[in-house]
Amino acid sequence: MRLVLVLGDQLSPQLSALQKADMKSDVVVMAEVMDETSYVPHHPKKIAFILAAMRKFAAELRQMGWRVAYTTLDDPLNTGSITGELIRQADAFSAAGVVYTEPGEWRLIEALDALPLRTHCLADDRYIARHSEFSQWAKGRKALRMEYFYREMRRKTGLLMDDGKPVGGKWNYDHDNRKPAPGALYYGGPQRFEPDAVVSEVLTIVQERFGQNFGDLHPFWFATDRSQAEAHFQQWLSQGLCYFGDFQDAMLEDESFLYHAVIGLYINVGLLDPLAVCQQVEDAYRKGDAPLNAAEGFIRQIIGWREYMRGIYFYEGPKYTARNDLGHTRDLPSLYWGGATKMNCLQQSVAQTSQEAYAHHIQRLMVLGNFALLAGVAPTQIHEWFLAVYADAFEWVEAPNVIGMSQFADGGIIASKPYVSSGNYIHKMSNYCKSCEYRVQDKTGADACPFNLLYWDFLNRHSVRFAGNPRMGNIYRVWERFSADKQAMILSEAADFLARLDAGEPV
Ligand code: DLZ
Ligand code: SF4
Repeated sequence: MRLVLVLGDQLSPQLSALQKADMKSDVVVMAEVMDETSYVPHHPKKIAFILAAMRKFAAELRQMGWRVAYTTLDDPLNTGSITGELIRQADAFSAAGVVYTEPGEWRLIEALDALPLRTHCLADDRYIARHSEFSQWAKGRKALRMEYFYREMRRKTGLLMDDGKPVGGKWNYDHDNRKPAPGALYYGGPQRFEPDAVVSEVLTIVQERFGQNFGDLHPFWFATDRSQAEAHFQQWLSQGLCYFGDFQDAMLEDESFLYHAVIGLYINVGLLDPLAVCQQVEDAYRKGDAPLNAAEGFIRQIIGWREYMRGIYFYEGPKYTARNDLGHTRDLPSLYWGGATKMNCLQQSVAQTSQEAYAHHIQRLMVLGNFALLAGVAPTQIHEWFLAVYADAFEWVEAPNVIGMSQFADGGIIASKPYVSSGNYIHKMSNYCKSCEYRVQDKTGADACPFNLLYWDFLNRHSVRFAGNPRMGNIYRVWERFSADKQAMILSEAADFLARLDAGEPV
């Protein structure tokens, strides 16, 4: 007999390791272990979500007829690591070896590679692109742009394709996804699930062990099994999708979800299937229930961005997460952990992250990531923060998004220019500035929006690298037209602001 490892983000009955194994003789190993619950200080909601979903999946497997050796966090025999548990169970069952599906993190891939047991690692085929497909696409290209990879995935899946051509004549309707914040919402947000007995037990354990981590455990309302996740998705599909396209990039005060599907966490642990959700979104469009910009925008996130991020993570290898091409060294400001700040956009984004373990892509990229980049925060610190605080964050998807896309620390593998903006972008896409103590219109002075100061400071600091970038030439010409006095004032106020930020003042 062999052991069949199932990790906390591999909760899919179609998992390659389960397909390959023999239900009659093999034993599934699942383990709640301290190594995984604490490699970063995960948000308590994230830990509770994963442990509860693992317990329910183990029950599902048993019902299907599998033997499951499940280690709970409080088991006195728990060795604290995935490899430790495999060695312990291999001994207990006199197993001939271990079958597993490749994990989504180099740290675990390397640990499993080094196991003193006979192992058989299988590809994770819950994704649309294989590693080899991505490598073939990437090899020999000067730039690895998501858009071209996305087109390959559209062709491969046939999603939103008519006779080999993109539906509507265009591949990408991103320009129709940028309406600013709406006045009112027509969708009540994600479906919330009352904790059942399994979830309640997990909540008690998580409160005891991880109650001090950043983030609110209660109220806990995530779906924790396949049927709940499916119900959640169906509600959004019928009520949220039709508005999703227009307002994908908008941000509203005290509104954490707007028209977002909030399914990243469910897809990433295996409770929802990426291709199946895309097919249902396409069906809604074909039936006339959703506009093309909504369906295409959604499908692009899943088969475009998501697959492309995974491709980059595996193509670039384990050293990618340590990259720091801009040489940034500032410690992550305490405001990211809930410290006081007068910047309303940041205060709102951090507060909802604390409450929900969720923020949408523009809050992550253009508020939280943008500020860290402008301020010159060490990429590994902001990377570990993102990995810790979002329920959907696993390294294969989080690291390329943060190290590459958001922080430009990979020197431009993912982004053709850094995602930086002044307060103007946030003002256009949200209503945060209305109730902020800073004034978004002010470029200098005591009330000037810090994003305005830091924006020019960043461009000035990195002018050698970016002034020649064809996509940034115009903005450098604006900077050069400022008088020397004005430039000096902006730089001195920015330095002052950063000094107060470093001193832990509530800026
Ligand atoms: C994220 C996570 C957490 C918090 N806890 C566990 C756990 O106790 N047991 C487990 O098998 N997996 C857990 N995970 C998910 C793993 O960290 C994840 O499989 C790897 O990071 C690879 O993506
Ligand atoms: Fe954020 Fe500046 Fe707007 Fe305040 S004024 S909310 S700091 S962008």
